[in-house]
Amino acid sequence: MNTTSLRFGMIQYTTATEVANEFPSLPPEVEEGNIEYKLKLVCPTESRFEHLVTQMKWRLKEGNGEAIYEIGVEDNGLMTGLLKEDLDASMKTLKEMANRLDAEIIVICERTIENVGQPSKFAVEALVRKIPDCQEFIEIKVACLGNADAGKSTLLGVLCYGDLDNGRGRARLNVFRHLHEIQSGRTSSISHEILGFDRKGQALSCNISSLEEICSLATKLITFLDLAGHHKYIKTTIFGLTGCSPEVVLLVIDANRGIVGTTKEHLGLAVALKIPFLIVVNKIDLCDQCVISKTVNQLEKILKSTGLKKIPMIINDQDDVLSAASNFSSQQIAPIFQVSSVTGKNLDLLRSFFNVLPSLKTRIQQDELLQQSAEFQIDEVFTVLNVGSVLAGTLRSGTIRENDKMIIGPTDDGSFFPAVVASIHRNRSPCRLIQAGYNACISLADLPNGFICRRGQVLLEYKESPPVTCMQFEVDFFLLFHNTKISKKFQASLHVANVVQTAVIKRMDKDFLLTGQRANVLFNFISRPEYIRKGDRVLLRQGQTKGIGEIKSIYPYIKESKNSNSDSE
Ligand SMILES: Nc1nc2c(ncn2[C@@H]2O[C@H](COP(=O)(O)OP(=O)(O)OP(=O)(O)O)[C@@H](O)[C@H]2O)c(=O)[nH]1
Ligand SMILES: [Mg+2]
Repeated sequence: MNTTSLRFGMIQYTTATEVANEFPSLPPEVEEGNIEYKLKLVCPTESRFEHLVTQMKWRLKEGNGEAIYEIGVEDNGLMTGLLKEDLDASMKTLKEMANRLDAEIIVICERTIENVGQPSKFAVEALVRKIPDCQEFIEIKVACLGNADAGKSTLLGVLCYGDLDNGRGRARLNVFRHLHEIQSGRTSSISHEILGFDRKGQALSCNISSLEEICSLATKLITFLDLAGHHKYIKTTIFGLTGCSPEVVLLVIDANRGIVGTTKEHLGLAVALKIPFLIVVNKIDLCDQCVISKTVNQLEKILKSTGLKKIPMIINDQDDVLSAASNFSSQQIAPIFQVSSVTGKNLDLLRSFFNVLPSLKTRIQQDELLQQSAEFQIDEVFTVLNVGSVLAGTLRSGTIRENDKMIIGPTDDGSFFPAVVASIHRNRSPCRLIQAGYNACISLADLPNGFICRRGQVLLEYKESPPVTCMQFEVDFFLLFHNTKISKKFQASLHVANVVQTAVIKRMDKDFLLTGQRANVLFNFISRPEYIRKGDRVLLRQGQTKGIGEIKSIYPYIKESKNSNSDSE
């Protein structure tokens, strides 16, 4: 039997090549989750069909709108396969089940299982996708990280626009936002790119369809954040990670240069923020197999190290893609793709991975966020002619509709002001409603004269009582790196969600902290109060110094007694 076996923690995943001599097998079916095995679905009775539909509905709910059906596979994972006519009948039933739920079927892989002296049998892996009723499409936000010149912007240009690169910077032109980026070839800001998949799982190219068309045709949308690789822009890159709340990190490495520059630092950020990541070894057209293997080996060593403890998984075919996508949320594996944006090699596998990657937020988590009151984090503020200030950001919880009454702040003295939502744009198209997790642009009406919107503020559901802001807050803090030791009065840049401000250590439950040590630390913002929440993750950075933590408590800021508050020590 020609199979490869990979062990991810307790589960064994056995992938079959197209032609095998014995029955290959998958790990046994799990009751929870969005993967269902069905040996056959030939002419079910009416009541059995109803049961199958209910089961599919449940699997879709588990996968937040996506489920994987393995046809021709027994519950114990044995891929017995089906004769062609039984497979056709089973696929017909599967489609009827999906139709009942208004879902789509996308065949990901068909396998031939050959047993000597017997007729060929077949097994099919199908993705069932149903957009939840309250959404237009299933969306996953992916941040692109990696050293300068690794080819991040180019890769996103090729993935989203479809045309290959010429090796001299052609594909990245679609992704750049500023003239100076085009001139220098270097990303310095955060740009958003989208890769849509239609009902059949086909990628929609931004070159062929307009953004509006993509958003109306797509059943799944991958929103990429192109971040800067150069160390000079590290603050903006960290802001992209903490403020824009991506669910996945895509780390790009130049196959020729290996793990150099900011690569390790970027990987460290993804790990510190607990964002699952995949790795793309790019530019494989530029070097021979020996050099590629050297880079991959170097990478595997880092991934397996005690700090990360990941299982590297080289992606060579569609089987590996499915295996990686379905195990990705466990955060135990690190898929490694080897691609070229110039020849296009293996880009189909990468696209396919994004097509089948399930949303990492469970339905329950998403429902909880929707129940909470609206909180829109402002990441950027633009001025648009005849519209005024437009706020770009992420809706962290709740929903926002046009004409909703909100409050915006805090100002430098911690105040909030009422405003009304005048218009909402999502993916550069107007929309009436946005929900938790969406990126959007909002314009406001009825703002008081002279009110200046800034990044780091929030737009909250209207409340009579003013929201709590703070200058001082306690953090369960872990020092990732410092040359010597840090103690009271140490100042550094702190990132908390969309807030970036210098803070000083007012108090610690230790005299000093060395690399790798943890303490309870009281921080004090130095300029103004901010709206931050208990439980938020904090990232500290100052030169080489880095730390991470979680806010344990906040000390409400009291406007009139600014001095006494900050001197409350
Ligand atoms: N030969 C070859 N060249 C590539 C490939 N991918 C990118 N390049 C080239 O590499 C150069 C750098 O690519 P960028 O996409 O700007 O790199 P980046 O990672 O976005 O760099 P920063 O924005 O500075 O972080 C460009 O000239 C690309 O044409 C590839 O797969 N093969
Ligand atoms: Mg770039």
